[in-house]
Amino acid sequence: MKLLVLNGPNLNLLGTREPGIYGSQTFEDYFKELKLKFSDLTLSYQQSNHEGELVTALQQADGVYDGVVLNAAAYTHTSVAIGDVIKAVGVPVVEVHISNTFAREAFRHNSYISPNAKGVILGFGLQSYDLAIQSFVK
Ligand code: CA2
Repeated sequence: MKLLVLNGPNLNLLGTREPGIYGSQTFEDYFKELKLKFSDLTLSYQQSNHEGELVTALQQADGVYDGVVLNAAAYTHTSVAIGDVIKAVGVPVVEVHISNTFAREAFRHNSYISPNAKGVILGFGLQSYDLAIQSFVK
């Protein structure tokens, strides 16, 4: 099974700032752990700070990957374009968040991703990604 882990803006800063909310591990280090744990899967990782690049990555994932684990970060709460492409493509997308967005500011309670996602996992720190990958493994 081939899965794409796709991260949005500022998640390249993980492990360097705001450890109280987002932890102290870089995503690259965590991704190495995921690859070891799920060594029977083919896991790929992309990150972009640009909305259009995330849209393109989701278009290109269709027909190539069996699923996408998507943390669209702040674009979760603003991007009609990302919501639309998830609806348009066939590849199933599981939305993840490190923090519990419902325990934070009201503007983080809306998601343009959730209505078109296969499911949503949030609030478990980096473990949210692990749980999302597990959700694809029957
Ligand atoms: O909890 C999540 O995973 C979020 O998607 C993270 C986004 C935030 O806008 C969403 O509401 C919830 C922010 C990502 C920023 O990541 C940083 C990491 C380290 C330092 C600063 C920002």
